[in-house]
Amino acid sequence: MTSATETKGGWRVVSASFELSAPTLDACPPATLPEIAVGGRSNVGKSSLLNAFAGQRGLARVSRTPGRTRLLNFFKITLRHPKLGDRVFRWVDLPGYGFAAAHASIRETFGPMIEGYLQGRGVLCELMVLIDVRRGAGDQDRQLLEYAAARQLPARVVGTKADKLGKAERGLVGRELAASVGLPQTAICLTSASTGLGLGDDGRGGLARLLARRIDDARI
Ligand SMILES: Nc1nc2c(ncn2[C@@H]2O[C@H](COP(=O)(O)OP(=O)(O)OP(=O)(O)O)[C@@H](O)[C@H]2O)c(=O)[nH]1
Ligand SMILES: [Mg+2]
Repeated sequence: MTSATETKGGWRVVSASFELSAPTLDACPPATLPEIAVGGRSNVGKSSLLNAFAGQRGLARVSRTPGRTRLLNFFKITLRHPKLGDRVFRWVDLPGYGFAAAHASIRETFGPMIEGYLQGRGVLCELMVLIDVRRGAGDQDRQLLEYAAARQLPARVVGTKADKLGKAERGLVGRELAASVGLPQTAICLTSASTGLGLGDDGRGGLARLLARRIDDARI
């Protein structure tokens, strides 16, 4: 069991702010900080995850109309640990893919935008692909993960909306998700923006600790 004191003693977000939205690689902020890119199909809960992770409701826009985020959105986040100090990084919200509502020509600009960013960004140290635990992985999720593997970019699958699963179901779904995308179970993390499940540093590998570790490993 993780006690409240242990949780308090781990990594936590102490500041988070929106920086800018970029339509192309050229318009991105200067490559001065490590970056974590966050992709996933539209409506998977990307904005909600960021808001819950950062503990700020209005940081990223949450919409019921899929596909509202159509640019690369940069957020600057500081993680703090009482003994290990601060880690500052950028959380990059990628445009959601796979929504039917947008016009095809708009949709077609997404691929190049995401690819251009993933290919050309030297400070990128991880790609998180968000997958709704009840829907499972789709073709575009797999394509994105294959793309990361080909680029030797570390990837993590974050299962979202895990509050919709029973406790007993979570282990099974985590294993199934790992198998369906060909990643080890250690690369899977189940989260809920509604309950905060899996987001903090709970002493066993919540998202805050996992990201801090990745940033340290990347040495950017
Ligand atoms: N139950 C539950 N609902 C969630 C969770 N996270 C997001 N949602 C809901 O899912 C819907 C989409 O959430 P968003 O965060 O806007 O999704 P998004 O991936 O940012 O969507 P786009 O920016 O349009 O691509 C909203 O209605 C959220 O309230 C969660 O952890 N649990
Ligand atoms: Mg969004």
